[in-house]
Amino acid sequence: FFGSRSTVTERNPVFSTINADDIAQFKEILGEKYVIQDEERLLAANTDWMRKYKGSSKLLLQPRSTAEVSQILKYCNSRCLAVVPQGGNTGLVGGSVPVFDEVSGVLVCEAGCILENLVSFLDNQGFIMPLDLGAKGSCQIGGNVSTNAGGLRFVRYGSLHGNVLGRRVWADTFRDGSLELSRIPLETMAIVAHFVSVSKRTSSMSVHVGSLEAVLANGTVLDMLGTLRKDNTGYDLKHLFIGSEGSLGIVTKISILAPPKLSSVNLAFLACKDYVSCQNLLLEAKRKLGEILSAFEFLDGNSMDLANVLILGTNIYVHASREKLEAFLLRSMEGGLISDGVLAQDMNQALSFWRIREGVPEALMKAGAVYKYDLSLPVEKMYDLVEAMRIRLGPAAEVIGYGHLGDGNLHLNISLPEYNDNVLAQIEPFVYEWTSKHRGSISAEHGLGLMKANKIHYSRSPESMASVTKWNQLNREELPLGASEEVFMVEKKIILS
Ligand code: FAD
Ligand code: 2HG
Ligand code: ZN
Repeated sequence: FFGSRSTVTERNPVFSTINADDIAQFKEILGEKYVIQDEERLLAANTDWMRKYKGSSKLLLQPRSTAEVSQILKYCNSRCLAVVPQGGNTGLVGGSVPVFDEVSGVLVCEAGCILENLVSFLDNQGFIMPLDLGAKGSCQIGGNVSTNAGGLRFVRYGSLHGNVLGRRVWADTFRDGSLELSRIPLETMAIVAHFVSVSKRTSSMSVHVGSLEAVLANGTVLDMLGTLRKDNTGYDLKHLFIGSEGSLGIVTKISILAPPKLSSVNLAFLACKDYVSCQNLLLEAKRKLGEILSAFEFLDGNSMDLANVLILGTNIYVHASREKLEAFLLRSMEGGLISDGVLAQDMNQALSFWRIREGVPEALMKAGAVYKYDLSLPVEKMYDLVEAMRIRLGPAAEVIGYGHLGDGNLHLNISLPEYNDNVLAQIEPFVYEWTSKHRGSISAEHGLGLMKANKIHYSRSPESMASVTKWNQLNREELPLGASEEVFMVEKKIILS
């Protein structure tokens, strides 16, 4: 283990260990090249992004088709070998060719597609990927679906489950109004608000994971790739796979309905004097801007400090220039909700604003050890937890609060020079109890993983847990997924312990 003792998990003795016959079998299915035993590559695969969890898997498999995934799982099932599906990270798999239907706006792609490649692919075709997140350069759509990743566009496009079907997009919100803006003081709360304006109204727009294909542990291929909008012939199985973190099978193909590209995008980086103003600004933005609001992120002063000092080196706001501003921003400034801010002048400036926001996790990594909590909380309570944690931990730790304010999703991060089990004992179970008391969720968008697998009771009722357990028992014969012995973040790969 790299982190602290809390990251240690015993290997489940139910599973067999790999032998030479197994390896020979995998080579026959995949070809020698795609059966990896090289220590360096295994080390990378056995290490998570934060370098906090370390697995000890002995084999890395790189299937290139659904059929190969199916054969591998069938074999592993017969031998009771533990399997961990992986997405994300370095581009070793490749060959994930996106297929796209311009009329319906449906993107069909393989699970190994890197999110950023899909974003640019769609952009070139005049469409938008409804999902965007800081890890886009390395995470894969199969991993995104399996974690039900939220990200930066959630406030507008909703979850991958597609619960925003039929939202309307409306136009022409940004017209006149100009305002002089200067640099944003670092000590204040900052908000990145991403306003989208479109030139013409679109009557309706649905965004959802259309469907998917997955391979169960016994090798059965479940083809749920239909493109029908309506189909009530029983359970909607695809939803079970969205957010199931590899526990039900390996997602191999996905189809996503992509909305048409917007004619213009405006990004404002705003400063509020305190959290209450952030909250009120969000309320106003939702009220006054409605569906043209495509992101509403927030970073507290500590996050800003961290991102600027360690990543950018300079404060980019010094160079912010005058811009046209929308009436909404003017009103909010007059009303005292915004104390300062800049509206991006061009795409480059907008990207540099986003880099600050998206750079926070990396800045935290560079700062040393970090305890991360990804919480759903009522917006009005959210920042109370950050403050309570600061009081609780004192100056020994840097407590940082940022996240997707528009979705009520707080990223509480506690940064320390090194991992410290005494500090951890101050944080947990306090953070989970606090969240539970306020009827929040201990995982808003990142999933449970190893970290929170045994913390689920803080967010789920005993009845709901019992029904999942029962369901698992009933399906043990067919779905004996032994996965999740380790947590990784690499490519479309399969790791065997
Ligand atoms: P991995 O990390 O490889 O896997 C994640 C889980 O999914 C594992 O349990 C794995 O077993 C399983 N899995 C992977 N692929 C498959 C598959 N094909 N079939 C079945 N199971 C599979 N998350 C958010 O929700 N919102 C954010 O804004 C966000 N920002 C991030 C920013 C940074 C800098 C980083 C490092 C992470 C961020 N994340 C965010 C977390 C992470 O990127 C997402 O959860 C992402 O969706 C994981 O994708 P991946 O391909 O890297 O999956
Ligand atoms: C983000 O929104 C990610 O930047 C990562 O979900 C959050 O590092 C975190 O706590
Ligand atoms: Zn996030």
